[in-house]
Amino acid sequence: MSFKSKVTNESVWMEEKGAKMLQKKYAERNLDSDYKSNLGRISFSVKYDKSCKTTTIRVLRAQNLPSMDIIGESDPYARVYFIKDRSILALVQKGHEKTETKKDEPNPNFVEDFIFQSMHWESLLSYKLIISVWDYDYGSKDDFIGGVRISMKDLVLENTLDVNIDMPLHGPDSDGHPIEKDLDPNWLSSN
Ligand SMILES: [Ca+2]
Repeated sequence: MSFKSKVTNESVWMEEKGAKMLQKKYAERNLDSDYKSNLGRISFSVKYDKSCKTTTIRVLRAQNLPSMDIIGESDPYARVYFIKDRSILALVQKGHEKTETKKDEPNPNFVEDFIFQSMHWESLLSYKLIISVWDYDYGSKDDFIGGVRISMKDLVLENTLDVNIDMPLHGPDSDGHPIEKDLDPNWLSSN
């Protein structure tokens, strides 16, 4: 919690490093064949406070992450951002673009809040939420494990946004972000 209080809650549009890396990899070869069918799952919540125009994404945990390392388990962290089209420009919480890294842990408990202020309801509904899970590698480029891309408007219930989701991770699309999936009602959870 002390880490979070140090960072500003300002939201800024910037180039998503991970997306740029994946886009390049994708262009070099067909990535689909690299991706295992079971990439694990992620639990998170999405909440919008209309009075202060703030969206909070709480990344709770990931489960059954595949190992991307030769020895041992993955060292996962999650990147959290919004996009509005198929570009590498992403809206991030400035200074807090990712969770802490959990060493050698296939079932990491993150429990970190990503706070986006001054978001208008209408623009928020035009965005896609991305959570991408990466394996930290010392001395080489980190590996993408899997991620989620979901339309914010799919998460609205009775004109409010307050949901808990537990869903499978998916591989990358050619734009460098995770493949988009329509919300499956089975993914809504009580956490
Ligand atoms: Ca690693």
